[in-house]
Amino acid sequence: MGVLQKSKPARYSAVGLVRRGLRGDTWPRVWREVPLKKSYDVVIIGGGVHGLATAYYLATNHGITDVAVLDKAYLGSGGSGRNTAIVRSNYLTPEGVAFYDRSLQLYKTMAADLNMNVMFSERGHMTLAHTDGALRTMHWRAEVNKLQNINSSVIDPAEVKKLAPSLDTSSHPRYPILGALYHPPGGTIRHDAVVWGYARGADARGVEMHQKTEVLDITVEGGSGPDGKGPGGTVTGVRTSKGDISAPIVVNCTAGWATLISDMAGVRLPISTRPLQAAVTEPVKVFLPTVVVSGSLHVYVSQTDRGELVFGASVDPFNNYSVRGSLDFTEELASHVLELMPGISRMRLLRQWAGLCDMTPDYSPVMGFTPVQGFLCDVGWGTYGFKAGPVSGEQMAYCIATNETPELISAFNLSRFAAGELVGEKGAAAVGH
Ligand code: PYC
Repeated sequence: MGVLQKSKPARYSAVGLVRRGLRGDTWPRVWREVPLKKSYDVVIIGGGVHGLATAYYLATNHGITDVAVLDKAYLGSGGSGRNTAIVRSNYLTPEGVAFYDRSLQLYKTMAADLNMNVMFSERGHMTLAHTDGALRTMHWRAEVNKLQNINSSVIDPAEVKKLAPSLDTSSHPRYPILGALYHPPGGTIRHDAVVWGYARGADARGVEMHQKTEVLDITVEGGSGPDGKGPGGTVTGVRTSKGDISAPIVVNCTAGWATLISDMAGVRLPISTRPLQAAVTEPVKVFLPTVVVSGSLHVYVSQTDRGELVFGASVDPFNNYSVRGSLDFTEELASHVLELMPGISRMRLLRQWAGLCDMTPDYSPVMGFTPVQGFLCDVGWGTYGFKAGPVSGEQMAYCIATNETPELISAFNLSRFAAGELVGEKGAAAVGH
């Protein structure tokens, strides 16, 4: 594939689109493919939503364009292409609520900002409560949310039924629906369009994206470890499968491999990696107008515009780097979904897959500076990384450009684990992990 001109978002009329199709024209590349240079001002490891958003905001908000985004596979091939595309801001801690709300704001204006149809659908988000304990947590979240002006409230089973008539709200099921936390601003957005939009926007401003470029090592000088890495050291660059690069700033924006990449710089992270499985059905007429989550039943579901039901579960109960589906998951998913929606028993699952989730002890991320100067992290995204992509990119770009930690992410620093200042979000993670 050759180098193509800088991508300027093309605009076609409907007739123009049909003409192109009939002529069999090839489409212009969305981002350039250029040779890797020997040095950059900033190297970002991980070409998912987080890495690309960081590059985009570095260029757009701060004019920093000598940036390379490296991915060992293709852009969006990790968690960004494997998630269930849910967005929301109804978290439990004030820090979490403010942070995810900023992301939702950025998602709302993204189609116009990136000139890309990202199919943002503000269809509402409902978290069911099947026990008194769960209902209590919903009330707690609703109060925290309201204090920060987030539209979120507890509704009763009759209102649940009105919003999602296919749910079994009778008193007979094993897991009766006692109420729900309803969050109208939540919804879904097309995840790969978000990746492509950020990549195209960053490319148009001069950022380089390098796919199939694996980071093999991170070079650090003056650290306290036996190899000169680790706390007190300064990052000098990265070794890649396509050659060495020198850079004063290296950012770890990976998911699944966050600990392995950070280890290369001598920075230990309190993260364990678990697969999370998801599945999609055949398309049927649209009947589920909102996102439905059940913590107790470990399941969440939304219906795409095409009519498929997209399901996700909680993380598998063991550490693993496999992204294959399992029969156990399918059986459990089917039985739990049918508890909620007995009417869909004849729908067929078409496909299942898994993504890797980097779990921290408090279910909040690790963001910002590390004990190695010039090495920054935006990791530990558990099952909630996609919805945080825009705000993470914006805030990480600010960190890099100003050498200061912005207020919005100050609670998510790595040192909180040693200081005992955890940001406990487990009660608002989508499903009971
Ligand atoms: O936190 O909303 C969430 C979520 C959705 C899918 C996985 N996690």
